[in-house]
Amino acid sequence: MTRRAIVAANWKMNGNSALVNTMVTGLSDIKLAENVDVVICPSFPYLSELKSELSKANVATNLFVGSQNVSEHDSGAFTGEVSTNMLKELSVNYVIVGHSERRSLYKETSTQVAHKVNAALNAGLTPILCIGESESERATEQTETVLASQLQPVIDEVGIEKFVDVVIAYEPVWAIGTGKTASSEMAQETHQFIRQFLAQNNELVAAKVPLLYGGSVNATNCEELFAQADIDGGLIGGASLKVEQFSSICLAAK
Ligand code: G2H
Repeated sequence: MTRRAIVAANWKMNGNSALVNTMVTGLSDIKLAENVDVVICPSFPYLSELKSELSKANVATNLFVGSQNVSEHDSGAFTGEVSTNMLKELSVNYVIVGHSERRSLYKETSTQVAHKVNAALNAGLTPILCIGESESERATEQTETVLASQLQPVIDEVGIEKFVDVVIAYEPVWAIGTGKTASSEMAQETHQFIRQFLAQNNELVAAKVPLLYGGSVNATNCEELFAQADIDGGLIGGASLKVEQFSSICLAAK
């Protein structure tokens, strides 16, 4: 099964107009492999500018815009929230859902995350569904139980068939922004578990879902991670803010 590779940049609450500009210029200078899609996810205020810079620049067509979050509601009295329709109006293609920082800092539950995935799919946005265990959960051998508990509510809500339009990012919480990365063997083992878990529901669908690794990916460790059988790319935080590093990571994906 050949899946497209995806490298997604999660700028988190970093970046500015200048970074939008330098990133678009930097990415215009590299030739991405045909099988690779690159998604840049800045904060909401920069989505429109990024989209317009990308369309003006002479960049590959496999460069996409994503947001870092979305509301599960269509509209209404939800101060500070952004709906799927608003993102669609900005021609956003992807949305990160359930990042561990949303789960831990803003108390998003797996049920709420499932509602968000559903809302994104209904609007034609591709959700990048983030899952991952904490350090203590891994230490106490609960990794698989935790990942299953994060995936099952989404499967229950949207149905396994819809996962052909979902990207999953496995991000061990202990590796996020810490400089600690899961070894490529450990990451592969966990990705394989995720794919097998999906396959219990539907083998054909499981074979199609791109599984990204996230957590302190950089230009040095990306090649080995991306070479693993069940790792189809990465969700990149800190290293996605540096044009040269991010370009090297994009070029390492095949
Ligand atoms: C994990 C990742 C991007 P970083 O959150 O989502 O961030 O690469 O900085 O660990």
